[in-house]
Amino acid sequence: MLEQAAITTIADIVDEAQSNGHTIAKITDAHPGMTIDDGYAVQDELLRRWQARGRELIGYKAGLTSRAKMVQMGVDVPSFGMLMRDTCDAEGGVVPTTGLIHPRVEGEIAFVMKQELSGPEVGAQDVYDATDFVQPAIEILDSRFEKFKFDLASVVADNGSSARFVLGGRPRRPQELDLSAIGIVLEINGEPVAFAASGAVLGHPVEAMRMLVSWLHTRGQSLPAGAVVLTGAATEALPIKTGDAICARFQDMGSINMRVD
Ligand code: 0L1
Ligand code: MG
Repeated sequence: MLEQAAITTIADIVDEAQSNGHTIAKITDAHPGMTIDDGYAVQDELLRRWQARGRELIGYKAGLTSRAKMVQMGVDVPSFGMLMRDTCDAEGGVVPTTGLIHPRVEGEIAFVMKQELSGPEVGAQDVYDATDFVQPAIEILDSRFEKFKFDLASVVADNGSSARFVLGGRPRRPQELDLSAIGIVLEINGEPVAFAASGAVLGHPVEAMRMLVSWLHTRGQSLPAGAVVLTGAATEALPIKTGDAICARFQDMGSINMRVD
């Protein structure tokens, strides 16, 4: 584990790059011994600063949830990141990308919680019982690392490439859907460019929820009522540019439209 002084220095670098929209070297170049837990310690330090500036944590994102991405990164658990209220946009509107470096979009299923959830090993039914509704989401990623090239510890420190996210479509009760087989189509400027089934996320997005709650438990935390969780990309992440019209269609869950500014 790195010393707290190193964690503070890394948080300075990431915070500054995120605020000013420029790339930085992989954190592990300067700190080769950095671990994934160090990456989460950087997230903790970032959260302290953001909250001191009045920003509000409203939930979590799971990343690297497809088998292909996990194999590529040599991991068997997703990465987790924080979702801040001021990075959430309404559907149908214009999503600002000014200040982002090389934004990409991906389609995900979001869970919105009505009850707190905690424990080392919650079951799928526990997740369903604590869920208010599920709904479509588009995540806008923006790695602070050149060409989205990073290792796991570095990307965790960069809050899982989080930039913005859009919630929309039709909120549904998870019990009423087969969440392992929701077809998702992502369109850019009217062209269908990515197709996926929701089972691309760990076989079923509820798995990402179970893993998130276990991970929070190891940190002495729980998933609070009201939290929003992005369960991870079912589609690949596609580059976007100013002026693009994005539509994500989710079978039985409605669509999200947004324009990129
Ligand atoms: O949400 C995600 O799956 C992204 C996790 C971080 C890795 C990336 O930027 O692709
Ligand atoms: Mg994502």
